Amino acid sequence: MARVQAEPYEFEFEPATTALLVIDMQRDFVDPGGFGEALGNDVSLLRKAIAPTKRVLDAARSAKMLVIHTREGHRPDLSDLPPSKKARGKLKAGIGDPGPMGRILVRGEYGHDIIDELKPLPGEPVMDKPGKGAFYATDLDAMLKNRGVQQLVVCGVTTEVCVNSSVREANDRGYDCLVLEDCVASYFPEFQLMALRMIKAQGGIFGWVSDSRKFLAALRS
Ligand code: C5J
Repeated sequence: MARVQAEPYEFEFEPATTALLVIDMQRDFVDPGGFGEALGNDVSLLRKAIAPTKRVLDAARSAKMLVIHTREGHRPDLSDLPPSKKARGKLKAGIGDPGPMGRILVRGEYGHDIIDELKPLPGEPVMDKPGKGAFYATDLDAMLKNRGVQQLVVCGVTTEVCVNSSVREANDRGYDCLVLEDCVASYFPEFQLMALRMIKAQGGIFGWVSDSRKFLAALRS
């Protein structure tokens, strides 16, 4: 049993029954010149999470933990894109439209794919999700249950949107989630802070919060 110093209290996990979930580290959110930046966001805030996430990814792979990557996006015919999501924001170039890195958040497009630094290895499941939460309209729950996974270590973007949605969904399904604060990121520093506080508040109402250094130390010990 490994033990990570965390808030609100120590997180105990068995690597064999724990998966690393890397959420939406896609070019369109994280890379300069993508959709996120075109919307006026400072992607350097998200890019800070890349190096610590890579260290966690490498360690999880060495520990033979299950690694699952997610990507937010839609079918090329947009049949899984709710009209409300398409309309939201009244954007000049929104989901499905031509963007700086191909059609925005459309599967198969360059911008939709995971950044080179965190490329999935062959055999690592990549979960395409049409929503913010990783469990909505995906087979993630079945995949975790089939492999006996009970706990999740969570990295990715953005902290208050897809990370928070996925952690809440996981919590309701009975998974313990450990969120690594330097491996998740937001375009908005105040949301980063509050989204993490919401997870660990009230005795860990949605889960635990720690950081990559403490997680790596626990995995080594
Ligand atoms: C957003 C995400 N922010 N992956 N997606 O739209 O958090």
